Amino acid sequence: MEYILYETKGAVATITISREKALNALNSTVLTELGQVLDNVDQNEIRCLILTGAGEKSFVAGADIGEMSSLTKIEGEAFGKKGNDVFRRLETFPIPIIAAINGFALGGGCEIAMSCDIRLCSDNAIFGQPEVGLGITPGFGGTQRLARLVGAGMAKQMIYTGRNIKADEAFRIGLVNAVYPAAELMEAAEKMAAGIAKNAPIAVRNAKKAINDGLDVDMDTALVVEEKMFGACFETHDQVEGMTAFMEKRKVEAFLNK
Ligand code: DAK
Repeated sequence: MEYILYETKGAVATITISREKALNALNSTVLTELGQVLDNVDQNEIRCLILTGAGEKSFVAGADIGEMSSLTKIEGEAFGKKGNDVFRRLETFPIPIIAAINGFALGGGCEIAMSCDIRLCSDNAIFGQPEVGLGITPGFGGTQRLARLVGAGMAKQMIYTGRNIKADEAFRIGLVNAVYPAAELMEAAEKMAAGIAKNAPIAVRNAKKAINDGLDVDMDTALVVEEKMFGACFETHDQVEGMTAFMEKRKVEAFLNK
């Protein structure tokens, strides 16, 4: 692939958007390749993904403004759909995804981070939705996911003003889970991913689905979603092994994803 690197370490895989000269901005090729890399993740072996950007300056500096500048309405819609499809795939991907945000996360960069399950960032990270300054609204889910993550008031402030915020403010408003010195970010993300990968994979996946699906519906319906995901863990090897190990006061031998 031209712009995507994929590396595995045990049950953890790292996807790196590698278009450093353009601060990892998302052009159509990057979006296509992101979809392709997701198609090829071995969901039996890999139990947690990390998404990051190449270099020390930028996670993703947004959608590619050069490419977008000459789009017709129809092409703009197609570009938007391509982005939305791949972002939604990240959000609903069966395996958890940690965004390791190593610098600028602007526009589509902030939006792709918000499509991940967990956001960790470096202390030099900068977040923002500057689209209104370019004459457009956020178009890769920003108006929806930001409001759900940080509340409507703060999302409106960020989107209407287009003002960037630093890592500490992103942490304060709940946009990121934790902030690390830049040199420690990947190690922290890998440590968290390995911790997730150690747990029963069906249970982790079902929890992701329960949280995601439940947030889209009213509480009564959401609790039914949870019941189904909870019930679906039973009679799996991993549920039997997890509970038997507890009762026998021993460590789990292995979670087998079945
Ligand atoms: N697109 C293309 N190239 C970019 C880029 C971007 N978003 N961001 C940076 N680059 C390129 C720069 O053009 C420059 O390239 P060269 O001139 O060297 O060839 C190189 O990366 C280095 O950037 P700078 O020289 O500007 O570096 P600085 O350190 O001075 O500044 C910066 C860094 C991140 C503050 C600055 O580059 C910047 O403001 N970048 C733009 C950030 C931005 O506005 N991002 C939001 C883009 S809008 C849609 C759905 C979604 C979207 C659109 C439509 N539809 C539904 C249709 C999403 C929109 C966005 O994301």
